[in-house]
Parts: sequence; structure tokens; C-alpha cells
Amino acid sequence: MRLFVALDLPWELKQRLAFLCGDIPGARFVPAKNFHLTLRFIGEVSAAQAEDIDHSLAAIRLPCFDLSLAGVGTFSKASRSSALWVGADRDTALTHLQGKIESALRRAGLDPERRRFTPHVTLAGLSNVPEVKIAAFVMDKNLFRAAPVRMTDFTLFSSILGRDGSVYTPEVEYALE
Ligand code: 3AM
Repeated sequence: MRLFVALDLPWELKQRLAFLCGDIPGARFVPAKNFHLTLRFIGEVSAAQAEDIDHSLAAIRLPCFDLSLAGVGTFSKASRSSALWVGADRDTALTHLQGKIESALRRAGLDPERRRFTPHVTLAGLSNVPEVKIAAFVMDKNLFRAAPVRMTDFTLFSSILGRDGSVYTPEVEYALE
């Protein structure tokens, strides 16, 4: 199975993000139900590895915290924008949680994640979308700020890649204290 660890977002926040989406012809906007903030991509693992990962994640003890989403930005590949996202304030609690998850996954036998953590919620995948349209969207929405939301858990998701987009299934929720 293909797994990742993420913050699932309350429905009200997903709806708020959905209101941001639009006005970029050719962008592949993520359906509101799929909005999440990835804490760690895991990838394809065996059932036995998934069980180790679950045990390791279940041992994390951290308090609840408030997540604040603000601003929009893009990732690029080969100097073309490839994804459009809403950012998250890089606060201590979020960074701490991400660090604990990384350590837990290493204990479960995964190789270290080499990429820097850039907390974000992907709004759209972009390919061959005119850069000028993307720049206009970013300028227009950059002052976006959502009211902080209390995060009371994090989630191990499975992901099935399909031609019409990915199907994400919450497999296990881990409570924050
Ligand atoms: O949270 P976002 O949308 O940025 O792009 C995938 C998605 O990221 C990313 O994991 C998240 C949940 O699917 N992802 C998919 N394949 C990946 C890979 N091979 C990957 N991240 C890193 N390496």
C-alpha cells in the first residue's frame, strides 16, 4: 500500500480553501474532500511495514495545537510551476510534530526524508498553465489568511493513484493530547 502522514482538515476549512480555487484554466484543482497538509510522504510499503509504522506513530505523545493557513505559493519543476498551494505558519508545534513523525518512521525502518519540510496544502496541480495566469492568482490571493483551527489528531492515509486523481483514505487517526 501507498501511505502518507498528514493533517486532515476540518470540513469548514476545506470549504474555505475551495472558495479560493478557480480562475486558472488548465489547473487541476484538488477536490475539497482531498485537502490535507502532508507531514511525511511514505510511499509503497508492505503490510508488515505498515504495521510497524502504525505502532511507531501510535507512540507519539504531543499536545493539540492551532494550525494557521496563510498565503499562497507555487512549487516548480524545471522552472515551470507544478503545484499551487496555501502555506501554513511554520510554528513550533507543527515543526515539532513533523520532527516526531520523522523520528518515529525512522524507528520503523524507513530511510530519512532528505527534503526540507515546507508545510502547505496543495490546491492544484499545474502543467502547461501560462505562468502569467499563475502569477496573477498568487498576487490576487496572497493575503489569504484562515482563522486558526485546532488540530486534535494526525492521520495515516493510504493513497490510490487514479486517472481521475488520487483517492485518499484515512486509515488510522492518532490523537494529540
Ligand atoms: O501534500 P501534497 O499534495 O504536496 O504529491 C503528493 C502529495 O503531496 C506527495 O505526497 C502527498 C500525498 O500523496 N507525493 C506523491 N508521490 C511522492 C513521492 N514519490 C510524493 N512526495 C514525495 N515523493
